Amino acid sequence: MSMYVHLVVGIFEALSIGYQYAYSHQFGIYGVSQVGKTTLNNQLRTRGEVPDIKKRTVGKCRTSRKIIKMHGHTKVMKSTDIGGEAKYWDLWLQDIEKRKVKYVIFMIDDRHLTRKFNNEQLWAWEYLIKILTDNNWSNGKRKKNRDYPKHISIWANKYDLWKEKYEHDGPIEKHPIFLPFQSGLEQLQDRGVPCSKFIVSAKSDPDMVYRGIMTMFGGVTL
Ligand SMILES: Nc1nc2c(ncn2[C@@H]2O[C@H](COP(=O)(O)OP(=O)(O)OP(=O)(O)O)[C@@H](O)[C@H]2O)c(=O)[nH]1
Ligand SMILES: [Mg+2]
Repeated sequence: MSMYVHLVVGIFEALSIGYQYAYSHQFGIYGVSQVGKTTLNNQLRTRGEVPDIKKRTVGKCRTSRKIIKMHGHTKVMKSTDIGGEAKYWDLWLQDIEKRKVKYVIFMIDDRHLTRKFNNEQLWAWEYLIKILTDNNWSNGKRKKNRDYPKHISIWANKYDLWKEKYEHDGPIEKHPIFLPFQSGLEQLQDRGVPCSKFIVSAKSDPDMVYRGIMTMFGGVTL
């Protein structure tokens, strides 16, 4: 009897993954150079410690699927690794429009706190907000309600490196690392897009990463 139960459960799981595979969720992972986008893409493919990435991403890599399993839930997502240097930001727009990206992760690290005049992450964020809140696609066609993303999340990466550096008491989403990005988040929320903030160590803490992805599916608003 239990063999049949196992067989049925196995078939059901395989069908469910097959369905998810066919209708995988489109994720866009953006952020300036060296924040950890390639590391995150690798973490999502091969759960565990990710080796140090030595090379900057040039242009855009192939889109690939990632199977995310946590607490008995399985989701299949698709993402593309794109370089974070300013010359590649146009490719973020192309990626969003081509794949109709529904979940957006904007990765940051603490460079704007360590170097006060380093505004590159803020410029990249403003550029992304403009794309996402624009009423029209780049070809001039008006967006429909369903064309806006379902969830946007700011991921403050490399927590292992900066967790002891800044004094902060209270909820993590109020951490000063997120402060300059707040008004952009409010613009998105005004459009009805759920937003969230996470801290992660994409290189070394898969649980943080996988919890972040699953929470985005849940549509938690912060
Ligand atoms: N300590 C630590 N280092 C990290 C973490 N995530 C990424 N790194 C390191 O940060 C550096 C940059 O990571 P990448 O993944 O190449 O960054 P990227 O955003 O893809 O950079 P571009 O391809 O230039 O856009 C690499 O040396 C990574 O090993 C992390 O969570 N902790
Ligand atoms: Mg990269």
